Amino acid sequence: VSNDLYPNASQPLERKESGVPYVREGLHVESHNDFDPLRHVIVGIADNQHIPEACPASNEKIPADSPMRGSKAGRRTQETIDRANECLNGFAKILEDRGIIVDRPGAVDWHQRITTPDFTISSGFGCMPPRDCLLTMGKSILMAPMSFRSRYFEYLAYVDLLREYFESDPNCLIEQAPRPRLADESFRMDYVAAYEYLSDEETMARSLRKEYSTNETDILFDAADVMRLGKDIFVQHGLTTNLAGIRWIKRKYEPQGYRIHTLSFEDNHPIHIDATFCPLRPGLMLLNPHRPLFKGQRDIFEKNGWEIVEAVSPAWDNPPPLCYSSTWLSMNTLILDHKTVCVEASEHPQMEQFDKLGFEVIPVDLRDAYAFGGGLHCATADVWREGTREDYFG
Ligand code: DAV
Repeated sequence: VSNDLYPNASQPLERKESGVPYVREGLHVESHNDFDPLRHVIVGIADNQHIPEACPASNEKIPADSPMRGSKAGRRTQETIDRANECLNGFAKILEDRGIIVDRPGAVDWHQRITTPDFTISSGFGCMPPRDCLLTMGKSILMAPMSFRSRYFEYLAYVDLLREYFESDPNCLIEQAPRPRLADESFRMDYVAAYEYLSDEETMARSLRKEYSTNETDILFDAADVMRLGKDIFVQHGLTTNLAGIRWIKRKYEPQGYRIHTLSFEDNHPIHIDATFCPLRPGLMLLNPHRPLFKGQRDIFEKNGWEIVEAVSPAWDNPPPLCYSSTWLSMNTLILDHKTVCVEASEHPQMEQFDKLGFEVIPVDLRDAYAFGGGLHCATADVWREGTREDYFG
């Protein structure tokens, strides 16, 4: 794959001698939450990113009147790619200047049509955002199944990097969740077809009944639907994660001493938990005021002395053009330690709220990368945070 198209990709192949991946001394893989001191992180890249044709799962997320509904399928413009990379590279530099190790995904030719025996789609998506694909659970990193057809092969962007982690840290385990089929049978195609005509009230009513375009044929989850708080793991049931996915996470991790909880929010497009309910430090959660938790689901937090504060309104009335996410990327931040947080630089009300909550706020210019797959939390994936697996809810 041409380096011109992937100026920011990591180049692990060049580091190989006689076929054996380079071993990085001192590399450590471990993370148990989103707030302990960050030491090593992956930051996404916008290189060669595409807007794929809509697929059954992505349809439900993209507003019916959005130009992203198929007509714009193709490579994003070089101008927007360059600007997004400027933001992502600036973010990486801010982290590196604070002594945090930053890796970037590898190059994959997303331009090619993706065809499996079950489906075909115009292209892949890209390597932004890594958070959706990689789930760091203690000393292991799991590649999630992914529920958009365009993202089926996204794990390929991380294979070389993860192999390097595996060789460098003798305790690190690299794992892959069951691969889904994403055939038409994997989706409620009648819902997908009806979606264009449903009002917000109707999509909300459907969501409250916990009916989404995915059905239970495949085991489905995106890593960004999983929120880690030490021994307790909270998983959002929604567009990208089905009940079979949550059962799989339970069966996989409960024998390792984790407790898995399902969370649901009053949200007509519940996708990824990280602009909805975000841990800020031990004992403190940030909740999206437009997406209340289902009845009874606050209890475990409140009974254990956790405070849930509502996020202030985003600075913007609309997301940037060709963006899959909502304006609530304002609360999608990267916590560097219990007192330090990176917030998007134009999200002034959110920065002020963090300031009042006692955080040092680092503004990061990232809005022009939002369209590539999200905010600061989306744009990153944990490799190492200090700290151990605590029991916050025992
Ligand atoms: O509010 O559109 C975005 C989450 C992206 N990981 C939203 C959810």
